[in-house]
Amino acid sequence: MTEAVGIIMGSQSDWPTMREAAQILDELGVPYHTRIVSAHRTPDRLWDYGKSAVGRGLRVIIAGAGGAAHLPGMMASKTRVPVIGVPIQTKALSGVDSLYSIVQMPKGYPVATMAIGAAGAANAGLMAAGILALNDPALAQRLDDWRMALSASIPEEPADD
Ligand code: RP5
Repeated sequence: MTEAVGIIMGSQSDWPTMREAAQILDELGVPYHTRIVSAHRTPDRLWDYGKSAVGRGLRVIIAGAGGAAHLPGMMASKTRVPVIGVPIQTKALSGVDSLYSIVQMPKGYPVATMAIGAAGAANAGLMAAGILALNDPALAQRLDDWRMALSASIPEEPADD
């Protein structure tokens, strides 16, 4: 048995973005692990991770990658554990390359694709928590509280700088 959520990313350079997902899971008390798994540079690691995901008790995989972002899709092809894809913002094409690489999966192997960058990574954490909350009333309550706190933090009127 391992943590229910795995946060994987193609490179160390993805961590500043993917940390947003980890922070959300920390706030909600959801255990997770983090791994660098590159579709291109460490394909055997990708294969092993995907092959063992169900057996290890993983329930959601959050996968971030940039550019030719094949990690989320390849992971989805290797395991039926739901994969949430996070397109990393890139310098050359602003992450549109990442988004298109992740979102256009062929029928049969879905990746739940988030927005480009930090907001997408944070939402991936929230999506993972929402999935786990379906069978975890205590987590469901924490998620409801988190959402209410966010709503309560939004002022009704704009303020001058
Ligand atoms: C992808 O290539 C990674 O997900 C990363 O976003 C991108 C660039 O990687 P580095 O060259 O910074 O290691 O595989």
